[in-house]
Amino acid sequence: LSSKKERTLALIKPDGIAKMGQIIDTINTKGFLITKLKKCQLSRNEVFEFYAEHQSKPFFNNLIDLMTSGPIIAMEIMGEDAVNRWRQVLGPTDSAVARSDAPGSIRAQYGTDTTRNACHGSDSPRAAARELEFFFPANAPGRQNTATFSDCTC
Ligand code: DGI
Repeated sequence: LSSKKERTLALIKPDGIAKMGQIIDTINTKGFLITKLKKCQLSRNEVFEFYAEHQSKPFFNNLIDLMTSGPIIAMEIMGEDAVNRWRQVLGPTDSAVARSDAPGSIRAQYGTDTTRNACHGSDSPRAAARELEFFFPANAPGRQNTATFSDCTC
């Protein structure tokens, strides 16, 4: 039996914050371990950097407006095949498609449309490494404490 323990970035977007309790429950019941967590609010420049590959897309302004509209929660989560499995738990990007094709998914339950879809998940191990470094830089001051939730800002 092959074991593929991975880490990925799970992000609760501003429109998902009201449901953060349910979303964190789902992360736990689906068998992921939350190994880092922090609440923060992104600037426009930070959204440009985080979503760099989408800068030229027609929906980018909507995405910036959403992502800067309030606090977000960033988590490093771990588990078997975590990158793919977390994206499965999220469901399709468009919340309406999620409701028809993946009714139990997070986006089906807590998303609104294609922009406001409650959560983000890295789409590959390579993206996960970049995105985790974005939110939890290895060389940030105060990173010596490696206990779970050591990055919590509250
Ligand atoms: O990985 P996903 O979040 O499922 O999707 P993605 O990486 O292709 O796009 C990142 C975000 O950009 C997505 O969560 C919402 C937004 N987005 C993507 N495609 C569309 C979109 N927003 C709108 N309005 N329309 C789109 O086609």
